[in-house]
Amino acid sequence: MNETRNTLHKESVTLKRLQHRIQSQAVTIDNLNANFDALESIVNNLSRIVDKFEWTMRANLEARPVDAPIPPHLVVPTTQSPIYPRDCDEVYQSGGMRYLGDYYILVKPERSTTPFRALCKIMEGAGWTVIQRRHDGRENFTRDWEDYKHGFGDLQAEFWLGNENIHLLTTQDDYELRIVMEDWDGRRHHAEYDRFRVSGERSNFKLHVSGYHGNAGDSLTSFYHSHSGMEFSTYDRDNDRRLYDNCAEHYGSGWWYNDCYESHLNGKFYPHGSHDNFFIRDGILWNKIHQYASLKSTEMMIRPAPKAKLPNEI
Ligand SMILES: [Ca+2]
Repeated sequence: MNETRNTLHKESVTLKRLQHRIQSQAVTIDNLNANFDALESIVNNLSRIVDKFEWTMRANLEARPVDAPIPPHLVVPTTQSPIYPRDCDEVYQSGGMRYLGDYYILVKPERSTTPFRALCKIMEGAGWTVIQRRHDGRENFTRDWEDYKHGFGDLQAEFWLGNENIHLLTTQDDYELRIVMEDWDGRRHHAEYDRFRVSGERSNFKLHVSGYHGNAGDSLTSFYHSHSGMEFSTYDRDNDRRLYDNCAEHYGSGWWYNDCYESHLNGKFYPHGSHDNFFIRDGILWNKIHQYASLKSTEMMIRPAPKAKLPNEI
């Protein structure tokens, strides 16, 4: 009997130990669950941070100008000198520069001896080569003949691509011109010309432009003071139609002055569009938008004119 009692006592002690162990394990499980919840919350927060970081990185990458890779068929073996695209559109039409935005690449028009860097914009199924940009007034556009000939400024800010480069680009094919402008009221204007060509220096970089359409109004080939057929002038080279004066010296910028202008996109940058002197219209002007208020930003860009379709292609 005693033996049975002892056995029962031992069993009872064992059961109590087991019960205690189960209770302590239950506490441990509760703690583990709590830890697991905390971990899950940390992981969730981390993945949110990673998502946000990835999104920011992608946005930065897409917004940031990048060097566009040259399509493989335009790259030659390393033993030969590299072949450069003749303009931005050649890269785009070859399958490069697929994202909307700005690209900086080396281009080499067919008769050019050296490649030069160009800003490309992808718009409306074409790669546009930008030849002029104004937007913050940091660049001085009162420049002499040589500066306008070779180009000046910063492609990532304000610049003139250079009359020689513009001439080489626009004489290798038929080109069209697109001008995008914004005024200080935030309105955007555009003017397109189906044909745009600049002759060489021997013709003083004469302008040939025609075929206006857009919403800005035509201030380049309009009847009064048309710029088409005009030679380029700078303050040190008077090639304009004003007999008694040099328009470029009077207004400061290099442009295809007539007597003197309907448009003046290389004029002085005036914050908020206001001029110092109402009678000296030396701002960034497009008369059909406003004759006396300087524009906030401009971009002039070109691309090969779309080829007219032959009857059997329509
Ligand atoms: Ca003159």
